[in-house]
Amino acid sequence: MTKPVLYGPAYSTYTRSARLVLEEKGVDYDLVEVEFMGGMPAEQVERQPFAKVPAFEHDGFPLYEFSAIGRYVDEVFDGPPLQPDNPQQRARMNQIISIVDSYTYPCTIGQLVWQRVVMPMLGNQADEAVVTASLPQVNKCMNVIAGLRGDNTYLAGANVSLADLHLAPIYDYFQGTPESGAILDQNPGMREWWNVVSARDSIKKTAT
Ligand SMILES: N[C@@H](CCC(=O)N[C@@H](CS)C(=O)NCC(=O)O)C(=O)O
Repeated sequence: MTKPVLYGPAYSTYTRSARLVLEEKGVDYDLVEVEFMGGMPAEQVERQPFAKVPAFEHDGFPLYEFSAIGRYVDEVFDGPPLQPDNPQQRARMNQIISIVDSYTYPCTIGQLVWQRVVMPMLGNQADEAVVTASLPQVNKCMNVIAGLRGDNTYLAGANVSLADLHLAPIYDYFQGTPESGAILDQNPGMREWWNVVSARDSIKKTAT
C-alpha cells in the first residue's frame, strides 16, 4: 500500500481530525499544506468541489469529507480500532459526530473562534454581537455532548473513537477563548474529557 496523502492546513480543525485518526492508527502519511485564508486554491477545489479542506488520497483513491476519511482509514489500516463494535456505542459515536458537524462546528468555530481568534489574527476586530449570539448554542452543544458521554472516559465508551477525534480540535480552539471558562464551569464533564484526550500523543503531535 502506498503512503496516504492529506491535503489541508495544520491549523484547520477538520484537517487535524483526519491527522488524529492517522496518528492514532500509526499510519505514515504526507501532509500537503493548503493555505485558504486568501481563498481556496484552484487545485484544492479540484480535489474538494465544495472548496473545503481536507482532501485525502490513498492508492489512487481520492476521498473528501472527514467522516468518510476517518472511517476509511480506520477500516483499511491496522492499528487500534476507532469505531466501537457494540452497536449502541457505535450509534452514540455516529450521533456525536453528526452533532459536531451540524451544530457544534458552526457556532464554536464558525462564530466564536472565528471572531475571537481568526479576526484579530487578520488584523480585524471581533464582532461582539456574533460572539454573544454564539454562546447559547455553544453552551447547548457542550451540555448535550457532556450528557451523552455520561460517565464514560471517552465520548462513546471506554476507548477513544472517531467522535473524540472529531471534537478534539474544535474543543482545543474553544478552550482558548475567554468565553469558554463560564461555559465549561457549567459543564465540568467536558473538562474531565479533555484532560484524558489531551494527554494522548496524537493530540500533542498535531498541536500547532
Ligand atoms: N464537511 C467537510 C467540512 C470541512 C470544513 O468545513 N473545513 C473548513 C476548515 S476546518 C474549511 O475548509 N473552511 C474553508 C472555507 O469554508 O472557506 C468535511 O467533513 O470535511
